[in-house]
Amino acid sequence: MTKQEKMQELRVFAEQIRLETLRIIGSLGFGHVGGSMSMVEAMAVLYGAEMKVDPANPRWEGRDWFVLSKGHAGPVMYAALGLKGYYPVSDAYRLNQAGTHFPSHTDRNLTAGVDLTAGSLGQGIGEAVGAALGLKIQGRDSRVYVAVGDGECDEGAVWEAAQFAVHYGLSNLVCLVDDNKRQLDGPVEEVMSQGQGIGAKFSAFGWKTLEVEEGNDVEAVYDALEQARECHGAPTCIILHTVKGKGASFAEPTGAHSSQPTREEWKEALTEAEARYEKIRAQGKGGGES
Ligand SMILES: Cc1ncc(C[n+]2csc(CCOP(=O)(O)OP(=O)(O)O)c2C)c(N)n1
Repeated sequence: MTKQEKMQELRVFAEQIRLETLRIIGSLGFGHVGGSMSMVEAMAVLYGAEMKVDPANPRWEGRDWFVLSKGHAGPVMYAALGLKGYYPVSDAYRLNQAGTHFPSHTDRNLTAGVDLTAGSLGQGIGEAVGAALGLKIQGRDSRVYVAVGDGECDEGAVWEAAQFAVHYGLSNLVCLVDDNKRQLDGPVEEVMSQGQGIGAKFSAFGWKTLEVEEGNDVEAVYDALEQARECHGAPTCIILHTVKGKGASFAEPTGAHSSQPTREEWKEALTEAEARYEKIRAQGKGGGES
């Protein structure tokens, strides 16, 4: 398969993840649409190309690990895992309901494919660092990926973990920062200014840091992850400049953190997502507009 064909496949996967994420949150009627939508392309590249996993054996010892430290974006992970084959994706249409295997925040004891539990911001990156160190001690070639939010980087625990990862030379660790410029209470810069930027901070701690200006473009994410594989002796941080609510008509214009749209707004957003998915699929078959 050529790189161009692979990118087309990933673009289709991304739009399918976006559509299913909306369906999953729509099954409850409200939830973290904003921070799920901004993560779509990262999830598509991780599960569609980058990571070594076995959906038939989620706890396979040779796998790569993924920790969604911004655990409130659980739905986008459930969509990716379902489409990857860990379970029928429609199983996740019971988001946060009684007895569900799909809580709004990720839980390793409930959902196949969730490696570590998260939801308390700042904790997941520490878990990922621990997993990376454990795998390194075991002499495995598995890699660990962790996604943190830009607002989450206000948590001091993130920087403790960052320091630790450098001290132990965890080059098997990649931290993806979903830099969508907004957190729960509004713009990150207003809630807690980031000074010279989150990337500058990771660099100061000794991480190799890459900035991806188009964090919602699969090829840009793919290329950055390729580059991360060239980094030896230190962990890599990839700052993904993304759009909160990307592709959800009721959330993208405001960058809302949590949304409870009307029935009509859901319908409109789902119709748009279905159309985008069909269009990109048709392009792959040579039948779409250029
Ligand atoms: C320790 C902790 N404090 C507060 C919260 C509540 N909370 C959930 S999401 C969120 C905002 C996170 O912003 P960001 O990391 O930028 O996430 P994104 O915008 O990508 O969704 C907050 C404050 C939490 N989950 N954990």
